[in-house]
Amino acid sequence: MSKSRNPVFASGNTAVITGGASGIGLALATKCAGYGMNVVIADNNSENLKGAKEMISKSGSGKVETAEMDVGKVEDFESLKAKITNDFGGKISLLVLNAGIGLKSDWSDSAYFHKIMDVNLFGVIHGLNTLLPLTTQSSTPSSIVITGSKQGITNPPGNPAYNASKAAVKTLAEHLSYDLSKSSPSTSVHLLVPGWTFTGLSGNKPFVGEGAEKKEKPKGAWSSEQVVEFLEVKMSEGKFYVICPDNDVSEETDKKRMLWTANDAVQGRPPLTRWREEYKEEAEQWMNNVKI
Ligand SMILES: NC(=O)c1ccc[n+]([C@@H]2O[C@H](COP(=O)([O-])OP(=O)(O)OC[C@H]3O[C@@H](n4cnc5c(N)ncnc54)[C@H](O)[C@@H]3O)[C@@H](O)[C@H]2O)c1
Ligand SMILES: *[C@@H]1O[C@H](CO)[C@@H](O)[C@H](O)[C@H]1NC(C)=O
Ligand SMILES: CC(=O)N[C@H]1CO[C@H](CO)[C@@H](O)[C@@H]1O
Repeated sequence: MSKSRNPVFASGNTAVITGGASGIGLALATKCAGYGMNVVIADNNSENLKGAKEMISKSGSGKVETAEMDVGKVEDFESLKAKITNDFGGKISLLVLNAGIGLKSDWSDSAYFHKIMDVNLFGVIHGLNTLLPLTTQSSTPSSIVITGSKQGITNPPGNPAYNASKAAVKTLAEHLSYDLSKSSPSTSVHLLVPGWTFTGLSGNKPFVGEGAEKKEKPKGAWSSEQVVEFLEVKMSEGKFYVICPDNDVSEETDKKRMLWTANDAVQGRPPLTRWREEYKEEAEQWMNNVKI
């Protein structure tokens, strides 16, 4: 069994991970189990939950439990809370609110906005409303990871509901970090911002049947395991913002993109200028020349 220098990833501790049956959540669950942690995987995909439980039980010595639930329903989180209280001593050392969907539609479709907000935003809010006391009650170190997106920071065109949900999640995580720094200083909060990652969202099914074709990871994308490695390093360094690069986009490029976006407001430009024809060239030149 491997050991981490981060006391949260310690044998016997319990991790609760929403969206843990695929992609980034599954990679993190596997890592936690490898450290001997108990892992509770919450997801609404029953087939993947079964596969995840089987696979993760092999990677560690801790307990592995699954909870089939919809993060959009607060009552499902109440049941999860009861399970953790009964089966895991009511203590969470690592709470990961990560479930997310990336559906697309247009301005006329109110149901699309509701669906994305229910999962990506309320999935985080409900998780905090119910499970925060189990995560902050003890004075031993604990961590909360919330999965955002670059789309909630630099706001590219194409999916307003998704971007808005991730911008809201970023704001919530920032407040949580500030509030807990006073009320529960042993709990750290981290905003995980994956870059382009090859996961279920991009057709990488975690448990394909034998003989079924497995999709190749595109060159530019990171694997979920790379994201989780990066997260672990940044958590150990005590960083709140965990902004992952990928094979196409460097950390420096992300910084320049964030600055350019903030400058839309500072300099009185219209929003989303990086993608507007009349600003595209200026944005590109600025990013080629600016020193950060
Ligand atoms: N893949 C990327 O490039 C990328 C980039 C930025 C952010 N993200 C974010 O990373 C997080 C993890 O996504 P992923 O890329 O690993 O995708 P994924 O599809 O592999 O994993 C997401 C998991 O969430 C679960 N889920 C969806 N709706 C749910 C619900 N209502 N209740 C319970 N579980 C539900 C899915 O079943 C799935 O197992 C998401 O929040 C996503 O927005 C991903
Ligand atoms: C999980 O919930 C999401 C969001 O409501 C939905 O799009 C998806 O189809 C659900 N998955 C399953 C397996 O029911
Ligand atoms: C998750 C999601 O919907 N991502 C999309 C957001 O918008 C960008 C830009 O249009 C698309 O490339 C992504 O696929």
